[in-house]
Amino acid sequence: MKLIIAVVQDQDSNRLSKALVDNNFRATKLATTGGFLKSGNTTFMIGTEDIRVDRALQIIKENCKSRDQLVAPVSPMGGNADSFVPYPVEVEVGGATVFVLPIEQYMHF
Ligand code: 2BA
Ligand code: 2BA
Repeated sequence: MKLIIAVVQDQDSNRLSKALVDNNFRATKLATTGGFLKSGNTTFMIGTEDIRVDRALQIIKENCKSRDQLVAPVSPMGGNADSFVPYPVEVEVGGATVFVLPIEQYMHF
């Protein structure tokens, strides 16, 4: 068994959820926040058999688009001066950031 952890953009999460269910994958969705943009994203935890990992990765790839996002300058007033960016910066947010971890034990009580 492997645990796939995939951080995806909120805009893609419903489509990905549906595609996973349609392909008989079990998953859990968590509402998460990107450390850099400090905006919401969605993290999927997908526990699956080793032989189905490639299919799951393919589904993730097919359903998540990369997009350019503008990081607006934010006044340090009331915020954290350390992270102050004085001009807008465009960053490419990837379709998905994926980690595949071995599962030592998988239990279902
Ligand atoms: P849900 O995905 O909302 O699933 C709720 C229940 O619906 C499941 O209970 C199961 O009985 C059924 N179900 C889910 N996906 C199915 C599918 N593809 N085909 C047939 N029946 C399906 P549980 O198995 O006790 O799971 C409870 C919750 O635990 C799940 O909520 C999900 O959030 C998480 N989960 C279970 N297996 C997982 C896995 N392999 N990877 C990640 N999360 C898992
Ligand atoms: P955020 O941390 O909000 O990052 C959004 C995008 O900003 C990143 O897209 C990247 O293009 C850019 N970025 C992030 N950190 C940067 C830095 N220190 N310097 C310059 N640009 C930076 P992605 O790389 O596609 O990442 C999308 C989201 O995936 C991230 O949201 C984060 O939540 C997660 N992620 C990415 N790499 C990760 C890692 N190694 N560990 C855990 N989570 C990760």
